[in-house]
Amino acid sequence: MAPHGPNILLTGTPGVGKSTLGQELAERTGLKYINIGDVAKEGELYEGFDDQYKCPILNEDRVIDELDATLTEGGNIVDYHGCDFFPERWFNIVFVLRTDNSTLYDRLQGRGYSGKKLEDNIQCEIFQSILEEARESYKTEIVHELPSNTPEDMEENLEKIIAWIAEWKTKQSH
Ligand code: DAT
Repeated sequence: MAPHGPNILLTGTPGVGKSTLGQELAERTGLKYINIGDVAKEGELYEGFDDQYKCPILNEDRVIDELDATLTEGGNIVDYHGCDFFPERWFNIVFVLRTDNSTLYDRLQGRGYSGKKLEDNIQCEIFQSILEEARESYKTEIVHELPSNTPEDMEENLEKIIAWIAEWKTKQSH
């Protein structure tokens, strides 16, 4: 019996709603919410600076070292816009959030994205890059797409994930 619960990865293009869903899910389930961007910032887990996107480059090995004990324990919700560098063993299930292009465009513009950064992120969603990355990095049967366009989608996603957690816990205790 794993007392801490499953580890859940929420991934997808920036702006699809990972952190909103992840924080709400943590509140409702008691699982721990971990935002990789915040962890990197707090520990300064970077290796250089990306001039094109004007953002620091994640030091993936240091992020893994920082979180490995916590993830090995279980009971975590991890939020990041990429998924190919995490150890596969970390996650029991992977959700890839998806948002329609025009909705995502408005959200990212609202967040202050413009120019190449905005276009590249929209293209990332059109090409379903993160979904493919997830399918290449994890067993396809644990990778699930979730629509994330409306508050109703959000509520449905929460209910679906909470039901999955309950089922997972039942299986662990047998
Ligand atoms: P991410 O963490 O994937 O970058 P976010 O959680 O910050 O995304 O959400 C981006 C914005 O979109 C934020 O203003 C909340 C809003 N949003 C997220 N999911 C939504 C949904 N299902 N319906 C409506 N708005 C949503």
